[in-house]
Order: sequence, then structure tokens, then C-alpha cells
Amino acid sequence: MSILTVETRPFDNQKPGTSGLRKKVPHFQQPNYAENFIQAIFDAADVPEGGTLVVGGDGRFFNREVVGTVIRMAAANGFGRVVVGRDGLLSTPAASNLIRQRKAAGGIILSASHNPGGPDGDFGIKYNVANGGPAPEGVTERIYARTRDLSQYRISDAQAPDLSQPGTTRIEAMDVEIVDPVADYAALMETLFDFDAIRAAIAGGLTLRFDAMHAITGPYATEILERRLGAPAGSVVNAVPLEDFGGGHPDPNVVWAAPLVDHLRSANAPAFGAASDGDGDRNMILGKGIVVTPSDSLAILAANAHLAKGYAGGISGIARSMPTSQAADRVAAKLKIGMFETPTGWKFFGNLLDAGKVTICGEESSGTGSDHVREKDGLWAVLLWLNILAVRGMGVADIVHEHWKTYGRNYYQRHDYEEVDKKAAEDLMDSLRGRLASMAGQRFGTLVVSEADDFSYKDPVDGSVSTGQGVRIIFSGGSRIVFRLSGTGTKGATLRVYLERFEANPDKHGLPVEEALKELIDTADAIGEIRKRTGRSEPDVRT
Ligand code: VG1
Ligand code: CO
Repeated sequence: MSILTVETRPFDNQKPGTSGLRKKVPHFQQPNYAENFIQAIFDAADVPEGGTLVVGGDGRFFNREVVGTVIRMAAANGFGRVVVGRDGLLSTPAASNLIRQRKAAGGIILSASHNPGGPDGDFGIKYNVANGGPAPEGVTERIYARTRDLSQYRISDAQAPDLSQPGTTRIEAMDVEIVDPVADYAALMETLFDFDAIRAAIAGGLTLRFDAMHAITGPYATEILERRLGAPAGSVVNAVPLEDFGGGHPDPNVVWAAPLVDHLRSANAPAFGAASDGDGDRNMILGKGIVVTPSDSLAILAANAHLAKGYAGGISGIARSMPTSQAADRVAAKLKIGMFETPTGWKFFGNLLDAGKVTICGEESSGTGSDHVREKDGLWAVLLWLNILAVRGMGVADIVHEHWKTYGRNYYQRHDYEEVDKKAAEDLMDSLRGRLASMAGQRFGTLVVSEADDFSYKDPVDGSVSTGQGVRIIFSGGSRIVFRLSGTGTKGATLRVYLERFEANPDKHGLPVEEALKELIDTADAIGEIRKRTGRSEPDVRT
């Protein structure tokens, strides 16, 4: 066995997006494509000699091959140990936990999250740093710079080990430790939540369905919900991870999780429903006849977290991404704790969590999590909800309605226009930016613009500044429209339009969301010229 130095040439399209590098599988299959990016990570990350690396992915097509490549390259780049999930599997939050538990230098997570998989689907590589969280922008910029001047990579010519059996093997001078992907994660969950209370509630008739969407959370949910908490066998559906997710998008929203939504609306609906995404970091929460808006879920979890033993002492603060609704801000104000507004992407929460400024974080895109790891965590949110239901003895819908009564309701929706012509989408954003300065004071129907800007964020911990994070148009009274382009798509551009309106009056909390937001939806088209510029009359997805 020897270590090879392979000559290569840079690719000019390896810029990490919101959450790592994502491309179509055939793109990743080009000779040296994955190897170059992995070498750039190792070069940019300043690997400590003999350090530990965590590796795993969501099991999508090409996962196994790239896990092998990462292991062979780690052995040639000075790592002393690789910790890898059995069969190369690890959910994103479980990987974050392992990085922290094992005091690893970092981790490589292979996933394109909620994007479809299979030979023509998507693939992705993400680097997480020693705190368990996604590499901050300074690191991703260094990785990108390195991809542009790379001329060699190092790899062992040994075969990658068989990953099907837990235990430790060796490649070159490096240990490869194959671990049960679920065990440490499930143990962590038992420290945070009152499993006895949840078990008793389930035994007493709290019915549930969890849809794993043929993605990574199947084994985690089966172990935790069925084996440890006693939910009847079959409560977890689509539990076997498949390389192509059974042909669907493992995206827990009303479009891609429609069978779950229909089930929760049916006559024999369980009391609680949930789903997670490809890599297990997102969550969708439902009750009998209700889908909980992710922004509301964040606010409700923050307001009730003290009911779970891991948060019994209260939470120190809340952070949300800028486009996420301001429902959580009202909870923070009532609890008199800090509230932070960050750009989209979990990497911006890391410093706040490390500094103890916040305990709970969330994004409108179905991501919620806490300081137990440094990633959003789908099953964590499910368990916190179950813990709250068990303690309060109320249904999901009643908890949501009571929350609105106490805090008011932030009507909210996101409209996605997918695979839009890239140039048209960029022009739309440029045109908006060009008009920001003159927007204040303009009237659209009953709405008057009070402020308009392109969001920028100064990290309160390390002082780093991130600009160009989305155009915000704020109206007097607090309603908002936000426009931004997705940083996770792999084809054309995805335009995201976020709409929010606050309603304090409980008598007006029962409107259909689209009716409540009608004026804002029309105004978004008037200001953004969406139809004219994209040729689309309707969004592809409303979440
Ligand atoms: C999307 C979401 C963002 C999330 C990111 C990664 O990014 O909007 O909130 O953090 O996906 O999540 P974008 O740039 O496409 O809007 V995941 O579960 O895909 O790792
Ligand atoms: Co995800």
C-alpha cells in the first residue's frame, strides 16, 4: 500500500453554496471532481497531524463510492482516525454529534439534503468544523480559493475497507472506526427528553405517524420512536433508506409529503404526524387536520422548551434566519431573552451557540435545533413536540391556536419559483437592488413601504460581515416581503419569495393563509415583476 500523488487540474465550478457543494451526480462522477474538492477541504482546513475525521452521508446514490474516496484520501493527508457510520450512513445531526463527542478536527457529510437522488439526481459534499457545525464563510471561501489553484491530490492506493461491520480496521497509518450510526445519537436524545413521559403518553393513546421518506431518518426513527418509546410497529413509514428515495424528493413539505398530509386529514388520522428530509436535519410537524408552519413551530418550541428536562432551566436566547417569520421574536420578548436574526443557512448559528447567546435556532425551511449539536435536527424537533404534547396533554392544533391567542399570529408563506432562467432571476434581483433607495414611502394598495434593504449581517461574536443576503421590503405595520435566490439548487435558479403579515386580533386568526396574504402576494409581483421577468404566473411550491 502506498500513498499516491495524483496530478489534477482545477474545476472552476466548485463554489460551496448555502450548505456545501451540490451538483448533479454525473457532474460528481467526472474524473477527479470529488477528489479535487476533498483535497481542497483538507488543504483549507489545516488538519492537525493525527487528527480525527468523521465521515458519513444520507445513503443516496454515489454515497458509498465517495465515502471510500474520503477514507483513502484522509489516510494520505495526515489523519490518525476516521470515524464512519456503518455502510457509510450518518444523518447530518448525528454526524455533528459524533464530531463533538469524538473531539474530531471536522467531518465530511455527503448529502444533497432534500434534493432528489439517483444516477440523474443530486449529490453534495459538505465540510463541518470542530464544533460540529457547517464550516463558516471564512472557511468555505478558503476551500473555494483552493479549488481554483489545486494541481495535485493525495490518496492511498489501498482498497477502502468494508463498511458493513462495526469495528476498527486500518488503512496506511490511520484507524478506520466503523460505528453504529444511531447509538450515540439516540443516547443524546435520552439526555434531553423525558422518554418515560412520552412512552406513557403513547401507551395512553397518543397516536403518531413518522414518514422517513425513504431517507436517512428511517433507522433513527424506528429505533427511537418504535423501539424505545413504544410506538406500534408501522408508526414509522417509508423507513428503509433507498439510494433514490423511491423516486421522490425527500423534502418534507405539503407537496412532497402529500400522502402524510392527506393521512393527517383523514378520518383515522393519528394525533401527531412528522416527516424529515434526505439527511435528517429538517422536520415537518402535523397534527390532526393541521400542518404547523415551520416558523410557528420554532416559536412554539421556544415557548415550551422548559417542559423538557434538557431545557428545564430555560433557554438563553433564540436565533432565526432573516426570512423566517418574526413569531419567535415575540416569544423572546416575552421571555426577556436575546433574539438574533442571521442570514439563511445553519453556519451562521454556530458562533451564537458556541458563545451561549442562544439555545434554540430555526429557519422557515423546516429547520429547528438547539445547542445539543451544531446542525438543525429533524428528530430532535419531533421529540421536543412529543415531549410537549405528553406534558401538556393537549392536541397539536390546540397548542398552535393557544399560541396565536397569546402572541398573535404571523401569517406566513414562502413561494418558490424553481428552475427559472438564471439570467432572468439575477436581473430581477439586480433590478430590486437598484430600486431599494427610492422605495421607502411608496404605496401599494393599503401597504406603505417603511424600509427596504439588502440584508447584511455582522456576526456579534467574531465581527465577520456577510452582505447581499436577501432583499427585504418592510411595510409600516411590520408586514414583509423578502426576495432571495436559493444557494442549494443544481439547475437554473430558484427564486424564493417570503411573505409575512402579523395579526394580533384572535377573531382574525382563522383565515386561509393565502387570503390573509393576498395583498402581499399581489404586491410581491408588482414590486418584483415576477411574472414579467420569469414568465411564471404561479410558484412551483408554496410552503
Ligand atoms: C435552503 C434553505 C435554508 C437551509 C438550506 C440547507 O437554502 O432555504 O434555510 O439552511 O437549504 O438546508 P437555499 O439557499 O436553497 O434557500 V438542507 O436541509 O438542504 O442542508
Ligand atoms: Co437537510
